[in-house]
Amino acid sequence: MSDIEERAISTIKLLSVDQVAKANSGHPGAPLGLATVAHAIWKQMRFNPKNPDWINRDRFVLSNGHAVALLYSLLHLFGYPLTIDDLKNFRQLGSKTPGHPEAETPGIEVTTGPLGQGISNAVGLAIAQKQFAARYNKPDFTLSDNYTYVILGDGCLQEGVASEACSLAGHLQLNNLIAFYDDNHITIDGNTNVSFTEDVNKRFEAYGWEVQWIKDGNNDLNAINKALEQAKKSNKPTLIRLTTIIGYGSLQQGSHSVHGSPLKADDIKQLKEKLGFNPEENFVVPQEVYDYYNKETIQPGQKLEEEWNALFKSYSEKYPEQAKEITRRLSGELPSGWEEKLPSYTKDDKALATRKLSEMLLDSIFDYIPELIGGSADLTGSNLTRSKEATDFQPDDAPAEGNYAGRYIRYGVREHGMGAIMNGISAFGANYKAYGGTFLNFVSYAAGAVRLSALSGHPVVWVATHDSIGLGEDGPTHQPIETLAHFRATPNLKVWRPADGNEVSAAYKVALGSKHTPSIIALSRQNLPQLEGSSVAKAEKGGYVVKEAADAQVILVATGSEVSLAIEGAEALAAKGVSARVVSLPDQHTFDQQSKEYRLSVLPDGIPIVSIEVLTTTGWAKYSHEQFGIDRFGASGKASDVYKFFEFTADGVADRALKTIEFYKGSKIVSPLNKAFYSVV
Ligand SMILES: Cc1ncc(C[n+]2csc(CCOP(=O)(O)OP(=O)(O)O)c2C)c(N)n1
Ligand SMILES: *[C@@H]1O[C@H](CO)[C@@H](O)[C@H](O)[C@H]1NC(C)=O
Ligand SMILES: CC(=O)N[C@H]1CO[C@H](CO)[C@@H](O)[C@@H]1O
Ligand SMILES: CC(=O)N[C@H]1CO[C@H](CO)[C@@H](O)[C@@H]1O
Ligand SMILES: [Mg+2]
Repeated sequence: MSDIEERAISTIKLLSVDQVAKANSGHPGAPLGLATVAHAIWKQMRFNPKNPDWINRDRFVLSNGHAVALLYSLLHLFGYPLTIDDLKNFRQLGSKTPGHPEAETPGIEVTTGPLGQGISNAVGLAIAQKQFAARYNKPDFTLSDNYTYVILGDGCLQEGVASEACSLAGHLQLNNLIAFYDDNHITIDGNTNVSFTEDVNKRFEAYGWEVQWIKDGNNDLNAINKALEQAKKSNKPTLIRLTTIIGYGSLQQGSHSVHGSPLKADDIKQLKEKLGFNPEENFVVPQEVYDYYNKETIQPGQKLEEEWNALFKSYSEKYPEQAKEITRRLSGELPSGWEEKLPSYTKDDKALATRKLSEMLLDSIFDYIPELIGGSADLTGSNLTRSKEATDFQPDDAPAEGNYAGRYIRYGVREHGMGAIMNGISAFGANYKAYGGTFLNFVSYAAGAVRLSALSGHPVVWVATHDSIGLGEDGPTHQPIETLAHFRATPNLKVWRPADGNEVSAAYKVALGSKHTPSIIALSRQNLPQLEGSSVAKAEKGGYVVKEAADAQVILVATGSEVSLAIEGAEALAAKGVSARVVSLPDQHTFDQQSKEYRLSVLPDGIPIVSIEVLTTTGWAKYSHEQFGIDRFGASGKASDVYKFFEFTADGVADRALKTIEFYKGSKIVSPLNKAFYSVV
């Protein structure tokens, strides 16, 4: 190791330790153990810190996000806009250096911290890169050829989501993925020997990865460099197991006490002395370290981007159509006129399951939107997510048909992995719009990834079929009850439950048009009629009056399959001389964004409101005075029988409406939307 490299590595260590010490909070152990490998990876990575979005950059994911101080040190030293003052503000309110990596920070590819997600996102990044290269590279033009690098720890490897994603990465032969496993034998509870004694190498070999093992990950820079070179030549994804000592150089090294508590003052002092730094000074970066990274990495990276720009210019002359498509995609705009491809319906069109309507819609837009990349967690046939024209995304020599230019991913029965991979595909850029199908009930399996889609703003789409007791015979194990309430409570997440074809089109229109908001589109297994009062324009407001009534005495607000039922209920009421308005509310999140005036025009003061949905009533008090729902698990049987059993029939609806009118007679009725104050959004 040269003197300057040693100096640079020491600088990374001490900047990380100083951040944690100043904040008196954070994780110094992993950064001390990983500084050497981080230096080795970053030194040879291709990126331009002045343009963090350059599409052919190498990507880096810190899957063990608690080691974030390490990442901030790297971003600062490698020329990203993070100043020493930003590092001094580590973990402070409003700083650019929050407690775990957040994707808004330039140079941070994906938000990490929930263990196992980052490595799984990296699989998505690698998939997107392969697909992009297969679509646009030409024999004489290599527009895309980059790598995705990952550092992950014991925790990431213990999480199931990582196993799902890494198993798929092996099958897909993603040789552009290079991961370093921080094998330090420590997690929070102490030695990994209390719970984690499997042979990780053998596991990854079995997944189809190439595995290397470096025994002295703290010092053997030469071995790390060689391992990187070998990994780049592999035709498989590579896991480099790096045996390290957590908190290397600290008095606490090798112990779990250095995982998540700041080093004590005397410990920092001895560490700085040992590394040849002045123990009285903090946040020190020797000028020669800045100069070194500038010369070795920053300057070459800028030059590479310039060369790439020139390459793209000549590509544009030779392949104008493809170049136009790339330019449009990089601008983040969908092909103009794509919305016109969305089908619309009238009441005379035949009744269909919304999952079927969703399939027809995907079929009509799939070829028009090349950045659409679909897939399913082994429910393609049930979920109807695969466009007829689609090619599977598979390596050239896979035992199944397909190629890397394909846009349909066979995720296997791996919902959580699918969610995290979709986030990675979305994070790649180039306007990738990932959608994935499964039963609504099993989106809950992926809740960890869904939450991160919402938090970090990946506009992925869940095609979530079999959305209620309406799925019938499969019974309560498959019938969602609490699912929508959970996801509706998640900030920045749209949860559509369309009632007919026009509402399906509205859901996709908003979902695919969203730049930073993910969507779950809950779709029925059973056929639903095309509604007379629906339209794409009305439904894209999230809620609207689908059936008006003069001098309404009650409002029935419903979603999905219960909208037509509410209309039948209103007709039953009309036969009794009672006037009822019916409101369809396919997405509360979108509805909440409309003006208060509009929302109150749909759900006004003065009329009692009953919500009708064959799911939990939790959450509906926000929009209704009374709730007709199912606050227990469902039941196995024919869908029509199950609906009757829970009294979701026209008469059942009419009965609740009459009780509500009676109950509120003579009282002052204020719309639930009219409130003394509103919570922070
Ligand atoms: C999904 C999830 N569960 C739990 C945690 C809390 N947590 C943070 S770090 C950690 C231990 C991780 O051990 P390891 O990856 O080996 O990191 P090291 O201690 O070696 O730095 C845990 C349990 C988390 N961040 N995410
Ligand atoms: C497990 O780790 C602890 C702490 O390092 C050590 O004391 C113990 O001997 C280990 N147990 C075995 C069986 O290796
Ligand atoms: C996996 C991959 O894309 N590898 C390429 C990365 O870039 C180098 C240099 O441009 C190529 O030689 C690799 O084939
Ligand atoms: C096309 C289609 O509807 N296929 C299947 C949908 O899922 C159910 C149950 O999961 C199957 O019975 C259908 O054949
Ligand atoms: Mg560990």
